[in-house]
Amino acid sequence: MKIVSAEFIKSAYERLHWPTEDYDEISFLGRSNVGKSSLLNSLLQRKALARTSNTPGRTQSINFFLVNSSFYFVDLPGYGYARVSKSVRADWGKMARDYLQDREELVLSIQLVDSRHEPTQLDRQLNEWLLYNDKPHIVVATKADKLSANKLFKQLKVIEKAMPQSKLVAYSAVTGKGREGVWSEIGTALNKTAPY
Ligand SMILES: Nc1nc2c(ncn2[C@@H]2O[C@H](COP(=O)(O)OP(=O)(O)O)[C@@H](O)[C@H]2O)c(=O)[nH]1
Ligand SMILES: [Mg+2]
Repeated sequence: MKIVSAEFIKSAYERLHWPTEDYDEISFLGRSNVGKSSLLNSLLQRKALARTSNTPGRTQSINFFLVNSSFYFVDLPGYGYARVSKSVRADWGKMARDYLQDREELVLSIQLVDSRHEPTQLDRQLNEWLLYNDKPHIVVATKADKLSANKLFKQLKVIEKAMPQSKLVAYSAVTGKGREGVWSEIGTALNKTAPY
């Protein structure tokens, strides 16, 4: 897909803030520091549209980015960050769950896991929730450049075993590996509802 425009529109802290134009939405979710902002920037070929940082757990809002004036990328807050307070964690759960559960514009969720590690219990729970609730989704294994080809192959097997029913794409925001594969999944999800 050719990216003509990509702009940050807003951060939502409650349902009232969600956009109302009925554009299709692609959501991104995964634990803090997994590479979510980097994936967004890499897909959109923008250096710092979504902020990347080494300080996990900072983004507690749902962030909406309008792409090609026709659909949204939706950056959900990272989960599983131990140092945030209990009330912040509860807010995350509610905000993200409400969004994933109720958002009719959502056509595809992209769940990120770190290619170097076995999926965590939270990763598995989220994946099971997506499957159980029939949410169209793919799993993206991030930071693939940090592993040798051989090690990456092995790790992808580990992830596939933990999430056998989900399509898996390996990604590197550094080399751009997986970019076409992820865009192809996004294109398919968007084309199911509208031609772009
Ligand atoms: N080598 C490498 N580092 C990455 C990649 N993706 C993210 N990172 C690094 O991992 C850290 C967290 O990334 P970020 O995108 O902020 O994660 P987020 O918290 O999920 O949004 C940053 O230091 C990134 O530079 C990748 O594909 N390859
Ligand atoms: Mg981020």
